[in-house]
Amino acid sequence: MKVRVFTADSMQNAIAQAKGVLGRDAIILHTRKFRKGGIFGFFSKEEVEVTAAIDTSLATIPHQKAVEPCVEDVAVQSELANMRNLLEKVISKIPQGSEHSPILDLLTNNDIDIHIAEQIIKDLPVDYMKFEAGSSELKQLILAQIQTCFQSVEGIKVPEKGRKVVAFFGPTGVGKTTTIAKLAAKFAIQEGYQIALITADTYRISAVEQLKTYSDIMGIPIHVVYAADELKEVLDTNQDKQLILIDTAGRSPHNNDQLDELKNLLQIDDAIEKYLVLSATTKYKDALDIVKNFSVCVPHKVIFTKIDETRNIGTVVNLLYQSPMSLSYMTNGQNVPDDIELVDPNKLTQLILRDL
Ligand SMILES: Nc1nc2c(ncn2[C@@H]2O[C@H](COP(=O)(O)OP(=O)(O)OP(=O)(O)O)[C@@H](O)[C@H]2O)c(=O)[nH]1
Ligand SMILES: [Mg+2]
Repeated sequence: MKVRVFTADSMQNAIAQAKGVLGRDAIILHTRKFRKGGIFGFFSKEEVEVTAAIDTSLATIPHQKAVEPCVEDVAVQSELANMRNLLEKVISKIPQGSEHSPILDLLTNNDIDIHIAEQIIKDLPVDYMKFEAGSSELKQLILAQIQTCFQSVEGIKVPEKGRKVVAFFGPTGVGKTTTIAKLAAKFAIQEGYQIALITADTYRISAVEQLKTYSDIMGIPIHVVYAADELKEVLDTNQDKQLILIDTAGRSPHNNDQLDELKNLLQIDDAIEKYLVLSATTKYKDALDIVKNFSVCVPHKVIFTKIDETRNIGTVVNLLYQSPMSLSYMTNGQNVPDDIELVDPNKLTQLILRDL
C-alpha cells in the first residue's frame, strides 16, 4: 500500500491531486483543514490536507498485462482488502459536513461552534469510536484534545532587576479596571512589589475616580495621562517602580480611530507588555472581531474575565482552537482582590465539559 499526503487550497483540488497521482482507486484516509502563515492567527490562508492511499497490488497499471497472482499474492491481496474494508468503516464514522453525532451535539450544546466541534472530533485519536458517547474515557479524550488549544499560560513576571510595564486594553465594560485593581493588590500588598498605576482612561467621567479609589485604599501612586507623550513622561519618571500597570479606556472593535489612538499610545515604549482583556460571555463571532481588530495593538497575552457569569465558555475554546493565543489570567467575580487566578487549562476545560 502506498500512502501519500496532498495539500491544496480546497478539498476538491487536494482530492483531484490524490486521484491524479495515485489513480482513481485511491482511497482517502484522512482530511484536515489547517491555516498557514498569518499574524496572531489572522490573515492566514486555509489549506486542506488529504491523506490518500492506494493498494498498489490492486491499482490499474496502464499498458501492463495482467499477471496471474501467485498464492502469496492472493494472501496479501486478501489482507489488503480487509484493511481497506476496515479503513472505510473507520472513515465512514468520522463526522463529515453537517452530519450529526452525539459528541458533536454535546460540544455544540456547550456553545462550541459546529466547525470547531467537527475539527475537535477529527483531531481525536482514531480509536475514540470504541468508547460510548458520555463515557468517562471519551470525556477524557475530548478534554485532552481541547486542552491542546491552551498553548502557553504565563502571568505577569516581575524581573529581579529593572521593571515591568503592563497595559490592559479591550472592549468597554469587560473588567479591565477591576482586573488591574486585583493585580495591583496581588503584586503590591501580597507580594510587596513597588508598583504604580497609570490611567489613560479620561473618556468616562468616573473612570479615573474608579481606579483612584483602589489606589488610595492600597496606598499605591496613580497618574492620569491624556496623551502618548504624557505616558512617556510618566514612565520616565517612575524608573524606581518594579511594576507599572496601565489602564486604558474601553474601545469598540469597530471604531478604527479609537483603535489607532490606542495603538499609538501603546507603542510609545516597546517594553510595554500588552494584555487584551476579553469577557468569556462574549458571543463567538463578536469575540473573533475583537481579537482580529485589536490585533493592530499587537497583544502579547489574553485575559478572560467574567468566567463566573456564564455556564457556557465555548467562546474561549472556539477562539483558541481557531487562533492560538498566549493566555494569562482568568477572573471569576467582582471581588477585589480575590476573584482572579492564572488560567488553569484543566479547570477551564472542566468548566466547558461540566454538562457533557
Ligand atoms: N461577574 C463578574 N463581574 C466582573 C468581573 N470583572 C469585572 N466585573 C464587573 O464588570 C463591571 C465592569 O468592570 P470594569 O472594571 O469597570 O470594566 P472596564 O473594562 O474597566 O470598563 P470600561 O473602562 O468602561 O471599558 C463592574 O461591575 C465589575 O465589577 C468578573 O470577573 N466577574
Ligand atoms: Mg475601566
